[in-house]
Amino acid sequence: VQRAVCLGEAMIMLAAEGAQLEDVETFRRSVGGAECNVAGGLAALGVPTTWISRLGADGFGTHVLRDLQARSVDVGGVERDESRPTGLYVKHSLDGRSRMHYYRSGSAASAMDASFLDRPAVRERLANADLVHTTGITAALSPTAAEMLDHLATLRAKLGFSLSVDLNWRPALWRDREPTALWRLLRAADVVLLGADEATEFAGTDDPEKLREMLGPRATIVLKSDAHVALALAPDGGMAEVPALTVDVVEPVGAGDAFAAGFLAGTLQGLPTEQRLRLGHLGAAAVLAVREDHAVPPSAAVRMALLHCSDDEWG
Ligand code: KDG
Repeated sequence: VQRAVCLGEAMIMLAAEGAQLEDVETFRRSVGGAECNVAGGLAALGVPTTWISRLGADGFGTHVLRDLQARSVDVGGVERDESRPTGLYVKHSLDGRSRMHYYRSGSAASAMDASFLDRPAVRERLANADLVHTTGITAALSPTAAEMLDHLATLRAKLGFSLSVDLNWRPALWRDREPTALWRLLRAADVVLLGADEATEFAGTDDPEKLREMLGPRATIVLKSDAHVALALAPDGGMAEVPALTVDVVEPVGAGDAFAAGFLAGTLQGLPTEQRLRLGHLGAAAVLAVREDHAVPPSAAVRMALLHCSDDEWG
């Protein structure tokens, strides 16, 4: 059985819609954070998954732990911080658009540093992993978190896991720094996931061949385009493309994480590339249909039927 580790911050999400933010009186609480969304998605697809991070020694941190445990994610490598809080974000939706407001600077997770990966509970889990997934958000958390990712890239060869990175370009988190650490991380990865829009914003192009030149020869590049097609470009030049399912979108945040979970679960389970992309779309469709940033993917029976149907029946 292939095992996964996801490394990055989880936060309490407070969601509201309808009124201007200054007028909102009640918020719906749930749990978010890109890597923890991917961890939950992988576990739901049957991959033994660990989520590694730091949380405040506060009630919010305890809620995040309980929530992930209930979703069968191993949290034994999580460290609690007595002096720094669990991060929060507000997802405010109005007129069909969602805005994120982050309350995470100085959070427990932002204090992760290179030595965090050398703690026995963390190192043991990394050594047992076949795949480690993280995102550009973790690189943006703080200079020490970026150093941790440089260390992770060196552990990749030493401990023998593949490294998966979702670009997750969040300009709001990069205001004070150039994203050089993020470029280093992407170039060290075996799988790079990114959306066409964010690729254009971050790298100036969404052309897969140009991205290949910028990222180097190692990674399988998984690009999700505006036309809702996902393609995977392998290091040997092989390319697969799969259109998304048609969905009535309720709220899109988190769909990219569910896509990543599906693609990576398919990879760890040895599926052919087109089925990996299909599994990505199946997970994303479930999240697009809810207000939360994560959702339970379709049942195993539905997944099997949709993974094996013809191209005409798909979608
Ligand atoms: O990918 C979904 C994330 O955007 C959300 O869960 C919150 O991690 C988050 C972020 O930094 O935006």
